[in-house]
Amino acid sequence: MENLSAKYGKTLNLDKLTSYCPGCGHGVVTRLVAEAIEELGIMERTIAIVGIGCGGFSHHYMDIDAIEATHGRAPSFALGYKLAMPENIVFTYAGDGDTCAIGLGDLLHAANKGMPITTIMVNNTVFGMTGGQMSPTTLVGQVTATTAKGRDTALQGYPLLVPEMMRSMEGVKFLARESVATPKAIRKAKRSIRKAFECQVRGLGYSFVEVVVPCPTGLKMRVRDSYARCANEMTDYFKPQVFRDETEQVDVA
Ligand SMILES: Cc1ncc(C[n+]2csc(CCOP(=O)(O)OP(=O)(O)O)c2C)c(N)n1
Ligand code: SF4
Repeated sequence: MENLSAKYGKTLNLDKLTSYCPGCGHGVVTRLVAEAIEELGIMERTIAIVGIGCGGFSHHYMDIDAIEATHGRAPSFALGYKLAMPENIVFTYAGDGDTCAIGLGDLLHAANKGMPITTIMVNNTVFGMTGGQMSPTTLVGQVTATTAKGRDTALQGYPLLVPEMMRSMEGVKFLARESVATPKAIRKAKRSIRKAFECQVRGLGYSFVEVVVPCPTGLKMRVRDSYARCANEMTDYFKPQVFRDETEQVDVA
């Protein structure tokens, strides 16, 4: 079969249907990442380190090299890869469960090292792949497969605000939270993802983008309702913003 991606020089793999559920935010984020890589002309020297979860399939849809890391360890794999191949561009791509539950320690130490690697954390407030269990970013009161009466702060604490945790780290040079709730939000997310890669291309330091997305299946919601939730409850708590942008030498913090 003709390879359409190669024919048109596209990073996004045009020959494959994704395994993402209809309406899944991963589809949008995967596309934005592929577009950023393509626009920066770094396709030949970029490698994805994916975590475990639905985002672990993201590299199937991009014509770039990839490593599937063990659960939560993608940032550590990325550091090792960058030390060995500093001229290459390395990014991690995973959900909130992988990135900030089992992977929180690896994530924060990688960020604090300040090495030029990039992390994309796709936050849908649940463990999507395994059936919608509570994750560290599950909202207060949110019913999940493991919080039948809703997340209770007395028992499960508060939803983690990951970029806010990284604000004090000097080696973090681009830090943002975006969403895919609306077309305007998607355009902003695209800009931040591109800047995160640019930050690494220029060797400035660590870059991180959280993208708030719907998981209609894990939330047991219709696609339309899951996007409304993303535009309202989710982004009311996880406020989209650029916290720091040293690609412009501007500290917004
Ligand atoms: C060591 C280990 N523990 C647990 C699991 C089961 N598991 C697979 S994916 C996953 C979480 C996925 O959630 P998230 O990272 O939020 O990604 P999503 O599927 O929502 O995109 C878990 C707990 C595993 N594969 N390995
Ligand atoms: S379970 Fe959720 S995160 Fe996984 S593919 Fe389906 S909608 Fe996306």
